[in-house]
Amino acid sequence: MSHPLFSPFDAGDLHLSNRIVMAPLTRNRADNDTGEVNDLHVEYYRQRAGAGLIITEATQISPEGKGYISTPGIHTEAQAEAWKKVTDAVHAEGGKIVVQLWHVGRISHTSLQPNGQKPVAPSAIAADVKTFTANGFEDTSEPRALALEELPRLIDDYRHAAHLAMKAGFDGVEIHGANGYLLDQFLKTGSNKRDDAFGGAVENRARLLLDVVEAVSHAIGGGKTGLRLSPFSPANGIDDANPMETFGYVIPKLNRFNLAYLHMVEGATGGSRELAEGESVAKLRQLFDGAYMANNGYDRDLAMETVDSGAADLVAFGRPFISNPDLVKRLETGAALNEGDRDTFYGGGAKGFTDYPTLDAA
Ligand code: 8OZ
Repeated sequence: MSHPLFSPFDAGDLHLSNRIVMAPLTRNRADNDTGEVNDLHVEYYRQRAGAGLIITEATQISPEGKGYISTPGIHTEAQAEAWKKVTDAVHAEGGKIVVQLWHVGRISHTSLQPNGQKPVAPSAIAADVKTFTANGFEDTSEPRALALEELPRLIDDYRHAAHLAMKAGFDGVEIHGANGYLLDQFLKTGSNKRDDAFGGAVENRARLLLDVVEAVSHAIGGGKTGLRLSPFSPANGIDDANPMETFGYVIPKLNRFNLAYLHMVEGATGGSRELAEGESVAKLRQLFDGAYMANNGYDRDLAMETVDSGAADLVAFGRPFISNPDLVKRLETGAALNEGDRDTFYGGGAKGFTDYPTLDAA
C-alpha cells in the first residue's frame, strides 16, 4: 500500500492529490521590464504538476515590492494574463497551483525600484545583505520608513494582487510572511523600530501581517489563502529578540481566518534545522488549528516519518523540485534524484529550468 504521503489531502478549499508540495523557488526568468512570465514558465510548472500543490516563485504585488532582477509580478492585467497560461497548463495536468504574494520591503536596490526611489521598510535600517541586480550582486539600498498613512495603500496592494490571482486562475495564494521580507521585517524586533501602532510591542509588530491576512482572506476566502512564516530563520539579515513570544502571539491570531494552511520554514531557510535552546517548531505548530505544511531540508524518510507521526499534514520540497520535475513519482518509488545545477538556479533560459529529465525520459 502506498504511504500516506502519497494520499489526497484537503487544505481549506485546496483538494490535493498528495501531501507533497513544490516550495516557492525564485528563478529570475520573467521579463525584467514587464514582470510577465513566458512560455518557459508554462512548461516548467506544467512539468511539475504532479506535486499535490505548486507554490509559485515569489511574485511581487507592486512595483515597489520588487527586490531582484527578473522576478515576476501579479499587479498588472498583463501579468495575470501571462500567469493564466501557467495555471491552465497545471490544471490540464490535474495539478493545483497558488501564487506566492511577495513584497520584499528593504531587500531591494534603488535600481529595481520605480523612479530609482528608496525601498520601503518599517524603519530606515539597511539590511546587511546583497541582492542581484542588472550589475550582479549588490548591497541592498538603505530603505525609507513607511509612513503610517501609507499602510492602507500597502494592504490594498495585497488585496489587488489577490484579486488578480483569481483572474489568473490560481487555486489560491500564499502570503509570503517569511525570510526577512516586508511582513517579517515588521514582525521582528531587529528591523522594526517604529513607535506607532505598527511597532514596539508584539501586538503592534504583528498588526500589518494580520491586516494583510484579513484583507486577502476576505477578498478571496480564507480557504484559498495560505501563509508562510520563518520564525527562527536569519534569512536576509533579520532577527527577533524572542521568536517563541512573537510567533506564540501571531499564530493563534491566525485561527479566526480559517486559512488553507500554515507553511513554516523550520530553522534557517535552506540551511540548518537546528534551533536554539527553548525554541520549538512543535510548540508553535500546536497553536495553529488548520493544516500545517512543513518545510526545510526534508528528504523522503523525514517526510514520511513527519506525516506518519501527524507532525505535519503537508511537506514542501524546494531544491529537489528544481532538478526533478517528477519528484512525487521518484519519492513514491524510491528512485534516485537528479542533482541540481546551482549555476542555473537564478536567471538564464531553458537550461537548468525546463530541461531536467523525468524517469520516463531517462
Ligand atoms: C532566493 C533568492 C531570491 C529570493 C525567499 C524569495 O528566500 C526568496 C528568495 C530566495 O523567500
